Amino acid sequence: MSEVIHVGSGKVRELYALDDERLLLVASDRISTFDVVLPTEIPDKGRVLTGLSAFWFARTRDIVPNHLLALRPDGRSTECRRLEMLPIECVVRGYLSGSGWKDYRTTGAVCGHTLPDGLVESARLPEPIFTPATKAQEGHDENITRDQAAQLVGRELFEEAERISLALYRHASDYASARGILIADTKFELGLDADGTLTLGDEALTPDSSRFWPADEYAPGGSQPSYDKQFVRDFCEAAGWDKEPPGPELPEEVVHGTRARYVEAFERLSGIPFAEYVADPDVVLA
Ligand code: PZK
Repeated sequence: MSEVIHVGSGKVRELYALDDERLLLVASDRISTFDVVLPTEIPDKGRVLTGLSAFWFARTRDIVPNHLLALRPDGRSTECRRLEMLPIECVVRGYLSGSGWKDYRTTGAVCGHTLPDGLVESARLPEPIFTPATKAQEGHDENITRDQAAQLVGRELFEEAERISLALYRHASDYASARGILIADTKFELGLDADGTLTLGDEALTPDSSRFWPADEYAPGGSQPSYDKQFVRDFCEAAGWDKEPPGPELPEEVVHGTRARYVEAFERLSGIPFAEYVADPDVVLA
């Protein structure tokens, strides 16, 4: 019998070593909001995120190779090629939100990109920008300048990571906006394979690694509702929770409404009924 070795935990995911070359990435149904993992799970959330990520991997192979080797029949586990991950988060922003909006408001720039004056919160940027960040072991990733990122990975790799990240974002955001979902920003994890080829890892273009906004409610000049987590946020605010752990248990209607939003995102983007994915995860790879 072979042992599976646990090699890492994310907030809502686990990573195991299968052998020297392969890892198993398992997405749970846990949900976090305001940086806290809640005690209540959203059924099928891990499957939706795994399926969406695999869908994008299959459709972006011409832009960049990725670590996906196989989907497991449970729909939430991915066998992937082990990479040597770059020590930076590759963030692309098409809209001004979160730390990008914060940095712009105080400095007029984000990660060394000077932006036009007069942009409002959630404004669409004239062009998507690459805004790398450090990988924090604990707490929040910190935005860094392009020069700092180039120092960390080397100029040549930095430029390739930037080009790939922008191409991935442009492809996915054009595709998603035509289907009613704005991808405000997104985070990619790139690494080198055994041949030294820059390769896309982790999960990609999911609502956990991106900000998804409903396109039909887009109204720049303030914060935007979250496509996936808005019911959870609204409930947490109304419950008067102080945002310190532990978070509140979610009532059944919030769980069901949130599950429906995840499934809706999967179906809108992939065009595949979620039940078909559950029956045979490989349908997203076709
Ligand atoms: C890797 N993480 C983050 C994600 C966790 C931790 N293909 C790869 N090769 C080498 N390392 C990684 C990957 C991937 N993906 C990813 N840390 C290492 C992470 C999910 C759960 F516990």
